[in-house]
Amino acid sequence: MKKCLGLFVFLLSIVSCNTSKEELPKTSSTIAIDADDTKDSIIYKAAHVVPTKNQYEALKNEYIAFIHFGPNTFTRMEWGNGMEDPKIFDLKNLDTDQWCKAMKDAQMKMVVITVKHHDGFVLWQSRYTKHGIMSSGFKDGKGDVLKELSASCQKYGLKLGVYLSPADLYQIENKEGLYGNLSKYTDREIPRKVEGRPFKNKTTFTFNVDDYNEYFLNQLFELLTEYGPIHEVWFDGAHPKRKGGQKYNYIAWKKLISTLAPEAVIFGKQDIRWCGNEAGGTRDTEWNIIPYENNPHEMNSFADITGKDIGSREKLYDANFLHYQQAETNTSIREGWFYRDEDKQKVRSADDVFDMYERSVGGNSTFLLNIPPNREGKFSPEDVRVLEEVGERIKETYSTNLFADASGAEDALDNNTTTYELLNSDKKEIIIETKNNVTINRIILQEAIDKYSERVEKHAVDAWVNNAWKEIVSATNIGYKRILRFPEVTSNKFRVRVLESRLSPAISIISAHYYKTRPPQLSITRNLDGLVSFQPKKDDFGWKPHGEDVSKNINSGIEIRYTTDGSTPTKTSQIYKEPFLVYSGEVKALAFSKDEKGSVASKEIGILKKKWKVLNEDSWTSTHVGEFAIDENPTTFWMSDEKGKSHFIEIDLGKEETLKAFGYTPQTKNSNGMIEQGVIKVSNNGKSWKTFENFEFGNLINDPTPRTHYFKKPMKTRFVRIESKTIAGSKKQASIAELNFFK
Ligand code: FUL
Repeated sequence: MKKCLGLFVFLLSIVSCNTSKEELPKTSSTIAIDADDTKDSIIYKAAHVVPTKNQYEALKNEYIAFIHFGPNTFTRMEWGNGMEDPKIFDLKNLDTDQWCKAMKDAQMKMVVITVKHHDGFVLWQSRYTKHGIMSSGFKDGKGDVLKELSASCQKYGLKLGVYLSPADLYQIENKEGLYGNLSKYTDREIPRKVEGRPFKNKTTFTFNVDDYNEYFLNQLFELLTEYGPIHEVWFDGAHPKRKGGQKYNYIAWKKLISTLAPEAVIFGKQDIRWCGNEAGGTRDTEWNIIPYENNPHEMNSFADITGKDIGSREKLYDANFLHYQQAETNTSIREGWFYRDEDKQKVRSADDVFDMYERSVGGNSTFLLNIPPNREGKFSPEDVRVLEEVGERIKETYSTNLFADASGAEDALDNNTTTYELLNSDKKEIIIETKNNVTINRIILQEAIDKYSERVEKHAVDAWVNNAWKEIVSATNIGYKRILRFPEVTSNKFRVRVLESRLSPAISIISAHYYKTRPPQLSITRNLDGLVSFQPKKDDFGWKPHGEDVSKNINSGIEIRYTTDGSTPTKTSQIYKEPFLVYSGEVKALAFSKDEKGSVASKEIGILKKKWKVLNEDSWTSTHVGEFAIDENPTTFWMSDEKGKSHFIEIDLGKEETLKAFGYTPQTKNSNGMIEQGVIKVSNNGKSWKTFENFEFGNLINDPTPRTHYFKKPMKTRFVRIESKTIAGSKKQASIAELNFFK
């Protein structure tokens, strides 16, 4: 540290080299890189980037809820089109108390609701549009979903946030719509006065904006002044459609938000970033100090950050600004963001949700889990059950600290994030001793990021076993929080080693826990010969929930039982020994240990593809031929060329089948070729085709999960043709990773 005095004299206005507890380092949430900065001085600066007070408070929420509710709940679509009749929002009952109780039981701290999704329909009594609940039958047009939710939040002690979609299809599609109407930029007073509906809050603003930005600001004014304190404003970057080169005057929005909701963090802009996927995945190394080309406080638009490495030293060296911007890991408890139905829309298991909780909260991120209310205005029973169970697991695992009586690092063991152990080049490890032996399989580490930034780059934990140190787990960064998961170990002596860091890290929390190991989650696959097999579930992020390779468990005391008739497997169901043939239908499997059972894995298996043939396709690129759409391998795919308005593929199913649905798995190598709208055609001879039904899938680019289209009436045919009409993101090629037809 002494060396830095000479090296970084020029930095003294921003930072101080004195890292004693009495004199804290000078920090900021954004630090500019200067032309003469060296690699070392850039890292020095990075080690002084800290969250703002609001960001830090938001991190402390850890686990928060998302609510997607609106016309889509009633039309069963993922994306609306803005032309929905408000009357379809046929809400008879609304029970926001039930939502809040379930969220509280789940241990969540805040809820963010879609007060306006991309369709433009508003869930509150806005003065500035009629396209919303005021035109629905809900409480004779007098209802206000946000008002009810805000009251329930107060009752249950939850914070409230609002999702207000900048994309607005109603304002795009209707004749008088304001979005992209090419109106002039003039000085406008916000809020605009509306006869008979004065505001209690008398603050006013003048912004130089166009019609749509004025509309947006007026609505923000209502949301931030009439529904109690708002703690997060969520700006979605997704756009089903754009018009008229509409720009967003975010700098004005930000001014209004920081004035009216001073405690709020802003998602999708400088405060909080999207984690980069909608599947609940957190990076193994989730840095929140992010390199920027421009000053994030002066930017109007923010690009999605989706790369694997977003904040390593190498990335920071290219920056013009270093900026604290934390991740939010978002996903839905059900397939899709909106409620569709009870039987066809899968609900994630408690195993799955708890696993994502540990990875995200314990991976320097915030977990934002969506629970879409149903058409009764309630959370469905299965969703509530999962929320409760996850809440129980969080309590059971994390409310008991097995290092509570430990000694060796008082300021990290005191369960108080404001005190910390400051490491340095002489002291790079912390040894902890407990009074008695403890058996643990989880350790929580936290850094005092509010004062010392996120500095640890690599660390490991050892246990004293058989008179020697044995490494039990290692990981990369820590930041706000790292949950380390490992096979259980019993000892009374542990050692935390910092292996690499950006200057001296401050460890504020070390705690130890025990998670009761459950039988593994399972995944179900079927090969081209129709053989179905079960494996411990692996996802893109690797599945080692207990820090060990669970596939070994399959032969060690775990029994898998399954059914093919849709019923839930029991201890007396068929036992799984080897892959078995399934022509089509629903397969369910469960892993049992001696006294526990895992969660149900289920998969609707499409008809066997062994005899299918690709008859024709309009084109293909490179090696992406039609056969790859029917090879039971979602990593290979058919990809058409760019020529022509629509693309097609024709399949011979080998024999006539009566089918209830078709399944589309998009390719995930990049976001090209996702068929948003298309038509299914049938034929008697594989030559002349007639339309059977149109289909539509929304939000494919951000959520490229397999989709199912249920036919209005059974489709009886041997020959099928899938024809694209529109491709997501206005792309020109069509692609299919896997096609399925369900009986
Ligand atoms: C996406 C949207 O398009 C989805 O509908 C959903 O709201 C999700 C949270 O963000 O970008």
